[in-house]
Amino acid sequence: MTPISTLDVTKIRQDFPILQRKIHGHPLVYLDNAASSQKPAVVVAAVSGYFLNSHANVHRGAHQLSVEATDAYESARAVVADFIGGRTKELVFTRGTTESINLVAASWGGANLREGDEILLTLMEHHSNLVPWQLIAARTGARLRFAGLTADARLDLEDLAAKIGPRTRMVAVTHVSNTLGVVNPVAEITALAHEAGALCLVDGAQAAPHLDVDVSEIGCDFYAFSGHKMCGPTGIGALWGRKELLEEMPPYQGGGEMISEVRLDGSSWAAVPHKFEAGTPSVGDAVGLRAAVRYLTRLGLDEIHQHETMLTEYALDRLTELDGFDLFGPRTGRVGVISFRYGDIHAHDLATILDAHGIAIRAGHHCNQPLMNHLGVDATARASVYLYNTHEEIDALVEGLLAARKLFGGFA
Ligand code: 7TS
Repeated sequence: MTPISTLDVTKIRQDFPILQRKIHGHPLVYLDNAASSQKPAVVVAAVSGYFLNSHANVHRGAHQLSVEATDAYESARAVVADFIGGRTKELVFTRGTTESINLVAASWGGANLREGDEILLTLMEHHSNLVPWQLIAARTGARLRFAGLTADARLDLEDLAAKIGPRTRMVAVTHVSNTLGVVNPVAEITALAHEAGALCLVDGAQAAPHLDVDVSEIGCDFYAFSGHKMCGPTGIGALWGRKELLEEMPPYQGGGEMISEVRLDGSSWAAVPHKFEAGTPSVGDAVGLRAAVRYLTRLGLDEIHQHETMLTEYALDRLTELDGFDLFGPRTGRVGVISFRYGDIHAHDLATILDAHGIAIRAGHHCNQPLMNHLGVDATARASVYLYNTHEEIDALVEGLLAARKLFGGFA
């Protein structure tokens, strides 16, 4: 049954000034949320309020502004940790998912991987959850393996289970695919990894903005996500990790903030999470992310998910009726990331034509080149929804596709 949305989307849209914009004379229809979401005014106000009233460097000064900045930064850590069900001391601020995964690959991987060890990934990983592992595999002699997909483009759990063995040290998997929209059973995958004595890292970039994530329910060892996809600023994200693991891991970068004592002949490290936050952090962005998390929490992640599910069902109903529309990925067990082919119009042409109608979608490989090879395409068109999207915007997408088809004089 299609769920009923309880979100007041008309009101929510007023929180996002950019949604009032016209693009090429048309109202903006923003359907590129999997790449980055738009920002509510409260997030922008939180960042500017911080810089206009409370900015100083953190953890350093005894003066009032430094205390205020430190309080704001550390309060942001607590709010963001709580958002995913983690403890404050286990939450490392990073630039985003990419940096979070690089941190684990370089620090944990550098200290623990040996020749012949295996890192198990999947065919649907974003390059951010692939290239860092390639780098550390090349340095350590570890080997990458890949779980495949089923015929309907879900993760093949049997294949994944079969590829976990005594040499597996890490299973790193995306919670939600940024191309296929499928939601992976990360708790089950974590349990499989743990049974074999391996760790599990979950790439939550496409999940944390849309699902009620609880790392203690998942049971994973690391969870990575980005602020800019969940109404927060760019340049801030987080790595949550189990404390005992973070404590054992060597620093990722060296510098100020991450030490307890520095001598000429060596140094000792600050306690986690500070050990992993060398240099002046992005305090304003952390404050913005705190505002974003509070905004999403106030609306309710379950309510947001319900709205998106309803919109996705509507979109798939309408789109799959179109002659020549071909969906990548399954119809069910997915979120509102809709990758498709439309007749013989190349994805890039489609995105350009839709842009002329004010409709923002993405075309390309979505940093999923191995997945594109598996699907036998070089690119897909991708529309992705978020809390502020409406049925009318889905209708506009359908109209835009029909207009593109007309422009191309039908399909071959
Ligand atoms: N992992 C997944 C599953 C992603 O979708 C992305 C970004 C990342 C990692 C990297 O996140 P970042 O914030 O560190 O860049 N995905 C996309 C996308 O699908 N289109 O643009 C960025």
